[in-house]
Amino acid sequence: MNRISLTRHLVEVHRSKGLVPTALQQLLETVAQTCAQISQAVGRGALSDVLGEAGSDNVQGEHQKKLDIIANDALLDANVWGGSLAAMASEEMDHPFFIPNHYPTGDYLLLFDPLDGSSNIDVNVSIGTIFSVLRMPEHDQRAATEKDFLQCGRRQIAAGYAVYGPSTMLVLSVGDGVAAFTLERETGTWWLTEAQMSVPSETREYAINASNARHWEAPVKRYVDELLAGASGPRGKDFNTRWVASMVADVHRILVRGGVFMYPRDAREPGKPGKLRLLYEANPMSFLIEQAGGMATDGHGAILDIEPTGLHQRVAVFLGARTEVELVTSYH
Ligand code: P6P
Repeated sequence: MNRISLTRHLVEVHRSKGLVPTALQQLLETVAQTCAQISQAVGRGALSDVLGEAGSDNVQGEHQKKLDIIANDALLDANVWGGSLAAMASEEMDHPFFIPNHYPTGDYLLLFDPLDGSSNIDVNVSIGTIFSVLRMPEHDQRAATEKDFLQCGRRQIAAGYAVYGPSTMLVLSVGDGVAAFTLERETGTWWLTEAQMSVPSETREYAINASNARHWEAPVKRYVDELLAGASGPRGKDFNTRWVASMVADVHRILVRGGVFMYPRDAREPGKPGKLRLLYEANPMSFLIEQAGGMATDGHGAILDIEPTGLHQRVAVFLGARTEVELVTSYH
């Protein structure tokens, strides 16, 4: 079988489109290799002492799981020496990690949620790693600052995720569509298993945490009530729902078979525009969804056009099937 590895895919995309210069290829391969290592750690579960809480909280005030920290440290250790990066930012770190002077630095900025959905770890449900690549705003060699990360999602150079499920998959875009790779554990090779993922514009499947319904704003209530009304309601068809409570798993399902994912702002914390983080959750996922022909808004405008003001700022998320995201956005 003429199988294409991640390495060959990146080389051939650069050859045909010029989108993956050597430094970016090295960065993406290093992230992919680290995700394979994280997959191995996650897969051992209770056989290693990696489950449960770490006894610390992150900047979000969330109890960190041991695997959150293991994944975060693995990504830092693997990427610190390569010379592609100026700095890294993570959900698990209050401030960016700037590449120390004794290592070479490069133009790229790497952002990640090292283990998204970690509330699912202890119950053996799919979780994942989300990553985003930006470039330093100017090309001069000045030292990076936290402000350099505050770029709108449209400026992403690349984005992707690994999903640690029954199989371990890597889904990646460098700006020319979305490709999916499956990890061959025996050799540690990522093999191209889907060259061009696409999100159908129509769907019958939606994902939202319905237990928050009483806290939703009116446009979301109206939209979901119409889905619930089914064939006899204004939509004229029945819908199905899925909620894994692991964004990577929910978004992966949408990229594979369609659907719409929503995490709206709600009245529980009116000061927060939503639960999900813009820079290392919503932006990379929105980049992938748009590259796959879908749509992603915060209820008012494209997520990728939002000018960030803070490293860990949150945002409401409506992403997936274009017709559905257009409709729920129009209700806002
Ligand atoms: P809830 C996981 O903690 C996460 O950040 C996303 O992966 C997921 O979509 C969401 O939160 C789940 O939130 O409120 O349903 O537990």
